Amino acid sequence: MSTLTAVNANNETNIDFLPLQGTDYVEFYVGNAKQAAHYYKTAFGFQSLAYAGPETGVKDRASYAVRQDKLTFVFTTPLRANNEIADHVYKHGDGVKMLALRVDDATSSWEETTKRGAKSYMEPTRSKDEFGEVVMSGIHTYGETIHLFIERKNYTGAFMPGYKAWNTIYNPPATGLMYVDHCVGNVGWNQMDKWVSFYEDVMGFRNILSFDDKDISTEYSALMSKVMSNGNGFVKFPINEPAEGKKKSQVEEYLEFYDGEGCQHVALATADIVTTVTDLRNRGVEFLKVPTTYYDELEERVGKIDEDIEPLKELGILVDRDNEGYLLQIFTKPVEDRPTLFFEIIQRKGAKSFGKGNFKALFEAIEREQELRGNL
Ligand code: TYF
Ligand code: FE
Repeated sequence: MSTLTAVNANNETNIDFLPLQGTDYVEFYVGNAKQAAHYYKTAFGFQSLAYAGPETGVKDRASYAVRQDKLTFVFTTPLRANNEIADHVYKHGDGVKMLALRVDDATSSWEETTKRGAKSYMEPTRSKDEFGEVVMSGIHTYGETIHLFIERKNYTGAFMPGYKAWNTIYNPPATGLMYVDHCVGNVGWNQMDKWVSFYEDVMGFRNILSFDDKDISTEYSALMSKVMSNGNGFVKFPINEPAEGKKKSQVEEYLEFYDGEGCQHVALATADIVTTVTDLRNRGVEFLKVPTTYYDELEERVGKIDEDIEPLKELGILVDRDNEGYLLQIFTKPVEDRPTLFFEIIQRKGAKSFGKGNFKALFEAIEREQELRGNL
């Protein structure tokens, strides 16, 4: 087992009891996995990877895995009504079920977290096929969301035992998305600190940034947010809770339509946001727009940047700076009919923060959408 170390605030060195290599995959429970996979291929540039279903001996579901660089998404749908996947989709609509984390040792990951109070979802389970072996375990987090721990040994198959390689003629080109930068959870009123403690105590994460309602309340919508990071910074989970504002918080809208806590957005990294967003937009992905006045004050606020302002303005890409550099980011509209999950596209140029300087413009853009939906 690797012994990565982390240094805490008192400068004491601790052994990281849950060393993580990063996000292994994100699994969505959806109403129609065949069509969802097609959408993520067509609109986001993923490639067919693997399939599991009746043809591979799985009777209650169908799952399609797609991949783009280090990003793997899995779309799973129930084949019958009386089934926990069907219940999940009925309650939440399409959404993130599993945030699967790559580990060296799925057994110790499960032992170390459950002995610190995590509720077990899956005991360490070994699966094998002709391509090797994968060990998997899992724990519950906020809402009905699960963290799986995936230990891949030297597995050489397409995805995992239980899946077969999925080869298709239709493989639209990639859009430059590379990996998961962070995944944000929306939790209930006054629940943020409980989940901050969960990530600290149960998973050994640290709170690296906090935003209170004063940082990020606009005229109406208000929320608070704390960013949790694992020791090596490869896995970052901001946690949002609603705050009292003049009108309904965007987090409240989410909680109402998701019917509970869940993943609000997944941020996907690119090394060339202008090219990626141009491509995504041409493929039909819809983004939030900020007023063009945002760009009048941009250079004053963030200083000189490598990019021309004009394409950023044309696409609606936001820019923010911190001590270490700057970042560019943009947010899609919700990717399902319920105002729940959306994606962020992010390019980091040194900055390790989350775009606090954009919160006002961003949240006002979200509120305009809330207003159109009659949910403000
Ligand atoms: O992940 C973040 O913190 C940023 C900003 O509802 C953000 O992407 C925070 C809350 C939110 C939308 C974006
Ligand atoms: Fe984000």
